[in-house]
Amino acid sequence: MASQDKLILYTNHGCPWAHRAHIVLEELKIPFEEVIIDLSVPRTPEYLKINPRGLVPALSYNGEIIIESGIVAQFLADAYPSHLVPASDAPGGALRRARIALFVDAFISKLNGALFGFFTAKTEEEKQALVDKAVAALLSEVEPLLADASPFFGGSETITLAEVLTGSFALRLKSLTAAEVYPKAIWTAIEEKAPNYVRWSAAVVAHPSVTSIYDEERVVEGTKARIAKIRASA
Ligand SMILES: N[C@@H](CCC(=O)N[C@@H](CS)C(=O)NCC(=O)O)C(=O)O
Repeated sequence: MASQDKLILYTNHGCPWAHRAHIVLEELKIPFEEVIIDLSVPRTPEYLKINPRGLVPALSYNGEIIIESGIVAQFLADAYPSHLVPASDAPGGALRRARIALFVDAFISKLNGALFGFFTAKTEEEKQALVDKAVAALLSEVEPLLADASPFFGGSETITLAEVLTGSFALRLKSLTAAEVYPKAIWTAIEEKAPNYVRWSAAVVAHPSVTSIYDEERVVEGTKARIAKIRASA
């Protein structure tokens, strides 16, 4: 793709979905303009024309709008070929893309799906059930897919599209269990039972492209506030 491409990323640095776009742009060193969308107020009519769903991220690529973080990240990885992911017609490319897609699916739908439950869980019983569910999901769905991580997905020495799409959530799992926003028991169980995840996560959460926009304190405080608000109104 041409170096004169004009990219505008509509984003908010507190959003783990928008964070995916930042990781890929940072890793590929693609210049882009950033427009921060204030999520604490209703979206402006101008922004709703860009993304009728009202969500971040959205990407303007030479005037073409692309929405949904997974699609934005995949588009950028495809538009600017790199170490992140092979083309589907490269040798072994289709298979590797399928492997990455399954890992991302397992991480987001199984593990994150359980973690999101903490936003509404009220009783200790509910929280314990979610700890068990999150740990079970990680052990059965995610851990086996990291057996050959070295340190990144599928034996890669450099980050891949798998880390682009899950890194923001790996950061939050580490930070939010350490700060006891999510029960610490989750991380204790991971350390005891999931050596592949522990190794992979250590490399991911230290990677400069993954951490570039991450403000841990803000995410921890912001998540605490959101959980308190949701539980109070439930
Ligand atoms: N499926 C969307 C989810 C994006 C999303 O939920 N973004 C949140 C911020 S993390 C948002 O824009 N929320 C609008 C709001 O809070 O009003 C994606 O992957 O892009």
